[in-house]
Amino acid sequence: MADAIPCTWMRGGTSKGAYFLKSDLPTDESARDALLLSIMGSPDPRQIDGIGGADPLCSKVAVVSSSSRSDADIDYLFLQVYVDQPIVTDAQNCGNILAGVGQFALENRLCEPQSGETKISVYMVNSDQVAEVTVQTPNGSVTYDGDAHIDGVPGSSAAVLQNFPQAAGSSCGALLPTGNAVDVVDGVALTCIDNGMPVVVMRASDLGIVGYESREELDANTTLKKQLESIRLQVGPMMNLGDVSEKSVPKMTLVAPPRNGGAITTRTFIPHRCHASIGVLGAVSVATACMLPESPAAELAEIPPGTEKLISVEHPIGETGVVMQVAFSDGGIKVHKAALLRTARKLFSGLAFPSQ
Ligand code: NQM
Repeated sequence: MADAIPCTWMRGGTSKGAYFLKSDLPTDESARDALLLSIMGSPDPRQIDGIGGADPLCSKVAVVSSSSRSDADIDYLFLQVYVDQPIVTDAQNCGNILAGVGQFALENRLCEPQSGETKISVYMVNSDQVAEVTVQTPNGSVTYDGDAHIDGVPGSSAAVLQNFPQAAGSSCGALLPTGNAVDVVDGVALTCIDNGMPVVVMRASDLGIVGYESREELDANTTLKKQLESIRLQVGPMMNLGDVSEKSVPKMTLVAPPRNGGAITTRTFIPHRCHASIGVLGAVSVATACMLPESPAAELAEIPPGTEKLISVEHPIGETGVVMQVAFSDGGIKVHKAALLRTARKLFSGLAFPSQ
């Protein structure tokens, strides 16, 4: 049997994943990826021989280390382990898995807890950007218990506050990587945007759905999935992402008018399965698209007044609120603040046993 690896299994936001110290993993990337595929049980639709949850939202990995940067306390590399293909990709960030990184770092003594709450600057290796994460540390100890609730997770847990002051162009190099607020591909008007996550935002009605369908119904809609994949493969190079056939970005978000008092309703493909809710940075990107007057999202969105806005992004199991501050100048939009509430919980800590 190959060597067992220390591993912590955590819920981060509405996702689950394996958290590792970088120092516990092979330095060679192909050896690391082979190890992670084995630990998660991929490729296999059921991940039966591993710890992965047979869903892209539960087949995620965080690699954490202390940072040598002056503007960060820790480094966080996110890896998406495909469920049914032998692919491990670092082409995207993940704000949900980020929700557990602060507690993991504190428990592994990569940074020092303060009394009350602890603010941690996290260098997101995937996008070369820094996020601020604030975790609850009463009496200088990590706690997972608290009163904060997020849709998609039963009960309540300790609040994790996330702020992304510099998320624009995370993977594509620019907020609007095609240079336009609206493009047309296969006859569909869309906004290609990257405010932390590369996302293609389209009106649901332009793809022949209403936009309020369930995840299961949309996952069964093979015609829709073919249309989305055709668009996705064409916009990949337009978004500076190159050939995206083996990448988990861009995400494909279909929008419709809000139904529950929010700003917009979403159904997001990540990119081949429908998301149970919406990703954190995915929500930030969609919220930003809603504020671009020319975007197909803007005409459907109900944006609250004021300079600091709470944009409630509705999704199949509730909503994700994003607090945003933007400024318009020279015909462009500049994002000054994008902040969210998340929670996380440590589920298991021990050794993971890869196969030979
Ligand atoms: O957009 C799923 C998730 C995500 C990503 C995905 C995420 C984010 O919900 O920041 O959190 O889009 O693949 O974990």
